[in-house]
Amino acid sequence: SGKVTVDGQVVEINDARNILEVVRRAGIKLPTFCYHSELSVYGACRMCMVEVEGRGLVASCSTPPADGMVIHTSTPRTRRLRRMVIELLLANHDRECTSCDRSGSCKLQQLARQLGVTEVRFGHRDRKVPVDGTSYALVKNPNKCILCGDCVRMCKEIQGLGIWDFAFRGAKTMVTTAFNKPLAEVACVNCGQCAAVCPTGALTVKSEVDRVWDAILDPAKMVVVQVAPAVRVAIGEEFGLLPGEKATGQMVAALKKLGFDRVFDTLFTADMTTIEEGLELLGRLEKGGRLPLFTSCCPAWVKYAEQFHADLLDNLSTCRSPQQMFGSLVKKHYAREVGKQPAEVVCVSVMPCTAKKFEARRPEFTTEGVPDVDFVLSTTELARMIKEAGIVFNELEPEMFDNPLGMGSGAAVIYGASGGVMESVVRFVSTHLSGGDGGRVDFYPVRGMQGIKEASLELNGQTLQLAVVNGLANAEKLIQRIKSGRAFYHAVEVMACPGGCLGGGGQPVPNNTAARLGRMKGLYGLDRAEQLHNPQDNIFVTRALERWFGGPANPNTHRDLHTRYYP
Ligand code: HC0
Ligand code: SF4
Repeated sequence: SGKVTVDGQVVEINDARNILEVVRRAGIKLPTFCYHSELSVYGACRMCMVEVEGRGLVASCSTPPADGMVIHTSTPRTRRLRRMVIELLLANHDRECTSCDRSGSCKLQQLARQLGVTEVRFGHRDRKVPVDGTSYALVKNPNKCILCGDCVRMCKEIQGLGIWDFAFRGAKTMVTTAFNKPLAEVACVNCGQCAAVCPTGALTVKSEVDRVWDAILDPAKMVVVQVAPAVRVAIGEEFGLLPGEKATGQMVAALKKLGFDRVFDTLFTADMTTIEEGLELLGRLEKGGRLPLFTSCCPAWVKYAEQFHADLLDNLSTCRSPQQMFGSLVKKHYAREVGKQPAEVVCVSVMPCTAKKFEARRPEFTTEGVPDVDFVLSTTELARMIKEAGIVFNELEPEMFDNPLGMGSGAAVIYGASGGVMESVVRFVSTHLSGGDGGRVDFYPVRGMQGIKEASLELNGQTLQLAVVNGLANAEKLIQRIKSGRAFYHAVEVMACPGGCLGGGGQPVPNNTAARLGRMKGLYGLDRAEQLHNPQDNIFVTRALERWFGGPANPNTHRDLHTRYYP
């Protein structure tokens, strides 16, 4: 506690951990590359330097405030230093900005402008290191890396993986995988959180935009698109809306304008997942099956479990993710209903997620040799297509999803937030067992940004222990507790991304805690506004289950909607 003076203004220290936070309270936003409140402090970029009377220049992110400190944030020295840092970075940087994936959202570009850097006084070092495009999800371009280490700390601290680290020395220093192996050959789970914090174009999402344009323009193909829950509360950010502001209707209208033949909703199969997974849980409780039941809709978590916890694979729900259930329905059933072969229908997904690009390529998810989901676009890629087509998003009249695969309940909307899958299953099993009408059930203990959440549920005279985790480092903590016998749960939801899919690696940047909170609020708001709050009230889903499979949870649904895992 105590007080400091920031540019002549007295500010309370309170719980501020460093000078940067105190300065922020004085209404001054210091530029940073390597500072993220949810990661450890690295203090490498030197952008946040301030002058402290009696101490001289200090890095504000890694210096704790002390009572009586007199801080100056904008002096000739700090200004000169910040410009110098930017110039040095630019001298070492592949400056093909105009054609860069992050042009317009690059922090290096933004800060160079903000700080008035109009020329670089140092010679340009043009070192071309090969670009790694081996991954289905991400592209690594070391020529654009500024060595801030954000990706390194993200992967290590939040995901517990440590795929990235610094290698080599001096001018050759770069961030890469162990032994500099191609990204497709290491244990990367494709969550894309590294790309979400990368300030430049060094780590970007692999684009499938051109292949989708080709499909749309191919007269022989019927192109069907599904949109994930978390996209609708984030795509607006690309068009000036706030995180969480609903843009569903405009998004649907834009997709129709782009030329998709059918615009459907992943909410449809999220409801289907809840029913199949809810019945799976009830079945395991009744017959003494493997517990806890782990959710399986996050492909980053599935790959993590396959790589590191093969002994838990029988605990994972056998349900395919909503994305893959959707692809399977389209290729195996919907195509036939509209008189087409699976190969004549192209199924595109729009996802907040980069790991979904990998999931769609898994060999088990095919029908008659063609992938169930042909292409996966991130939220940002869809925004790019809309911009490329010159569609004025904000002036679009809202439109509705097509049917029959365009209808979802509020329980499906909240899938996009950490805790949402668990809450949906809770809604389903409680009303299923009580034979209730499925009115609104709010299950607050599993909501929110917290990394590990626990709850219990009274069901049929039994108390179920539930846990929800986001971030794979948190998942690992929980698994260790379970394996050592320190904890027991009946069901566990795991999502790799902090906050759940709403914080996925394919969402618009800034993809920070504030944006995630906004999107989360948006999703729960949409649930409240929905007419249905329970998957079993979605008659389009229950009818489809009847018509195509003869009802839920039987050998037919197991063939098309479930899967197995590979250690
Ligand atoms: Fe998610 Fe999903 S909720 S993983 O985060 O389960 O990507 O939004 O689409 O598949 O529905 C992502 C989001 C989905 C799936 C759904 C699930
Ligand atoms: Fe993808 Fe969601 Fe998993 Fe993140 S939490 S990797 S967005 S499925």
